[in-house]
Amino acid sequence: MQLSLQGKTYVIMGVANKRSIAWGIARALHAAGARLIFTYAGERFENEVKKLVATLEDDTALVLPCDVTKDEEIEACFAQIKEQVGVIHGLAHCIAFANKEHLEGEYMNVDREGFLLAHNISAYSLTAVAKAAKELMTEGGSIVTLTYLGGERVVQNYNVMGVAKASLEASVKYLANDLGKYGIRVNAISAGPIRTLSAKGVGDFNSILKEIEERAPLRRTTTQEEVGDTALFLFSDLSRGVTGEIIHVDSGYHILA
Ligand code: NDP
Ligand code: N5H
Repeated sequence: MQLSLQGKTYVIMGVANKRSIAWGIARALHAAGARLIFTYAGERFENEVKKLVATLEDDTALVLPCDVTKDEEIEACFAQIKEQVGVIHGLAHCIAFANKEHLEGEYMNVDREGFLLAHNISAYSLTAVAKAAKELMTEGGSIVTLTYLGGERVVQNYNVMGVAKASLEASVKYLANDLGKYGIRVNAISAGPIRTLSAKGVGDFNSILKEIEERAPLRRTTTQEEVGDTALFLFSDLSRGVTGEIIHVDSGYHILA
């Protein structure tokens, strides 16, 4: 069984710049011969995504707006994909957001609005886009989202995002159960800390990375390429028996006490 994705089409949601985990996934799928479609939220990142797409060998990829807080934008985005491409075979959901002030100090200081915002963008959005994507996955498919250890355990400062990731991980399982009968698999990759735009401004990110280099079984931090290659596996037929799973790509850090 080969890891070629020739003739297959995948939607990549959440490229902000070249450091984005979504871009690591895009590069892995592109190298395997897949056709890609990109979505972005804010206009501020439209040009960045288009610039990155231009660096690909096949630079004809569709680039569409899709702010996941807006039902009408999700609807319009997938309607356009249906019209221009027809069938898709997978979707990478690489989207999360919480207010910066809720990513430090005590978890319980989050207010209702901040709680709902984090859950809306980081958890509910997977269900919303899975439902839209299902209509285009008429040949079966694979949906992959990204989570972090802070959804399973208390990790300092992750706070409301940890609670949202717990919801996201439960959503993976319920969606896997709903969509399995259509030949659609749903899985998450729990990535170790990677320096991206989202991670910017996180106080002490250096010491988080240092602890991983010192203590993780593989004694090194996680790279975008490592996450990209596991996503490639999850999008390929090699993983055809895997659904509802959370795969840790974190140098083994999650097994430590
Ligand atoms: P990036 O900052 O590169 O990506 C975050 C993305 O979220 C951006 O592309 C942003 O889109 C998108 N986003 C935010 N709000 C919305 C919205 N309303 N609608 C659509 N998209 C939105 O960071 P990462 O690559 O690190 O993050 C990708 C995923 O990986 C997240 O789910 C994150 O929690 C997860 N993760 C990250 C880890 C890390 O250490 N970096 C570790 C484990 C998991 P736009 O730029 O267009 O606003
Ligand atoms: C334990 C940690 C460190 C503390 C928590 C970090 C949480 C990060 C996740 C969210 C997604 C970051 C976030 O929402 C940042 C925004 O408030 C501000 N940034 C932005 O608006 C930028 C411009 C845009 C592009 O960002 C987004 N998201 O839209 C966790 C770390 C060790 C690991 C980590 C960084 C995990 C993760 O989930 O990303």
